Amino acid sequence: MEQLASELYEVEAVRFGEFVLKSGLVSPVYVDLRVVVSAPALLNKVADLLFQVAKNAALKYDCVCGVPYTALPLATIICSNKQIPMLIRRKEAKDHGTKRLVEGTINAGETCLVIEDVVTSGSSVLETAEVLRKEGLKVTDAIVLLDREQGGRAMLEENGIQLHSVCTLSQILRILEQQQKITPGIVASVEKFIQETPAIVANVEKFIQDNIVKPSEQNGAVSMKRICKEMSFAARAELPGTHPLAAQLFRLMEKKQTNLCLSADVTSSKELLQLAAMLGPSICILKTHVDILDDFSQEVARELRGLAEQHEFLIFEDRKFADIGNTVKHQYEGGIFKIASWSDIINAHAVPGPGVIKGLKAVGHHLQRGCLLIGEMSSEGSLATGDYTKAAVKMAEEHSDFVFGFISGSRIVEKPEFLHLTPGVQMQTGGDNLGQKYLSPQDVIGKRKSDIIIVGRGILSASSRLEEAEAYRKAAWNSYLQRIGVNVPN
Ligand code: 5BU
Repeated sequence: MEQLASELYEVEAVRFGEFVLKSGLVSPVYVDLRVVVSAPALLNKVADLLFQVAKNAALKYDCVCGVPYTALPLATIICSNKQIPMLIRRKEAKDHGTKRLVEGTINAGETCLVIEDVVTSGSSVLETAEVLRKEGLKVTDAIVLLDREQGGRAMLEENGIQLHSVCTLSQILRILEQQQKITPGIVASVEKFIQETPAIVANVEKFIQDNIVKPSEQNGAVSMKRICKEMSFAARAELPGTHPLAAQLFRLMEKKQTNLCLSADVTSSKELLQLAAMLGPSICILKTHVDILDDFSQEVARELRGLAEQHEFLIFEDRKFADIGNTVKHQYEGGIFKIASWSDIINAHAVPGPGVIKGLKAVGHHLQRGCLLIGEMSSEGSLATGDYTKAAVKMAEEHSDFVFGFISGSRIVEKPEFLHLTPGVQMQTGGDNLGQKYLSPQDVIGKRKSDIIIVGRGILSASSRLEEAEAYRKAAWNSYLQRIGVNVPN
């Protein structure tokens, strides 16, 4: 094991430093076993170690399939040396001829052992196993060289696959530390990263590679083919059609692990700034009603912006513009509030028609601002339903260079570039005596598939606002993780 660790380090299959992952996260470690094909002795050794793991676990299998592509040469070496029949999984079905997804002789009912180089979330192994299972094969075990210990083992077990690994990332770390190849500081930072970063990072990278950007020619035009069961926020940030402000929001949500928007409905600027300073780390957006402040000044707006930068949240003035284009343009840019100068996000009713968006865009577009359209409201008897909601969606789609999402009770459009924010959220469901209706965070994010919960009095009336905000953040974030299929830590 000591020798394996040092050889992997020598060929730079395991590297330490600062690596920007596609999700935007900075990882202190990078594992890429593709380089091993250029070191034949090591390649043979890795194949042998994989075989020994299967042997030690007394696994019974009839054939072997490597997860494409890095594990293909490993599977080939094992099968060739040990005279075991091999199967090759295609990543894409051939568009001519047989359209087979698996090459080789398939004997339904036989057991196939899956081989992989690195397991993070387990999704690659599962994907290959599912293709094999569809062909009538049994898949009960997978062997892997390196388990990154980020949820893959548990996920595979839930899907009936036992994972057997030659080594784990923490074992490699400890050995390299003993060999004085890396410092205790590096070990600590990688261990912290492993613990804190959910398997989602790997999901995201894989999703981006496999599903998102696959331009295909259709009637001469390039269209983006997407397989969109459920994408993570980080993956949605990378879509070509995502508005830059939405991309920034998706990334900071993933980084801070929060899909909580605080509705800071207080009447004093001091309290507003205190709230922003205290709850800033827990939220992705701070929503204001600046016209209920007794003592608004541009200085307050400046301080709020400073806190937004410090704690990485966006500011959303819930102004609900609803007039003709020319009027909203002035309301947004000027007056006492000068909303456009400090608020990243604003919202608008669809009722005036597209002119309201055009007026707002004339002010906000060059400032890199963005707008949410009100598709539905949380209040009892709201008229924003049915065809009205559909018309709002259409209007947003036609102005997606400025409108990047909706205020709505649930997901109202399946395009992952758009965000959905839902107000009327409390742990205690029900309502107030002025028509507000409340749903739970789990309901809103899990069942109704919205993205962000907007919470005001649920947090503001608690004895510890910080504790309550954290409880809302965790509830909404865990519901999101569950929705996209990531195991939620207890
Ligand atoms: P609450 O204290 O969590 O009920 O506050 C909800 C906030 O969201 C409040 O500022 C409302 O103005 C805002 N809101 C809403 O409640 N329902 C809607 O449909 C829209 C905004 Br749009």
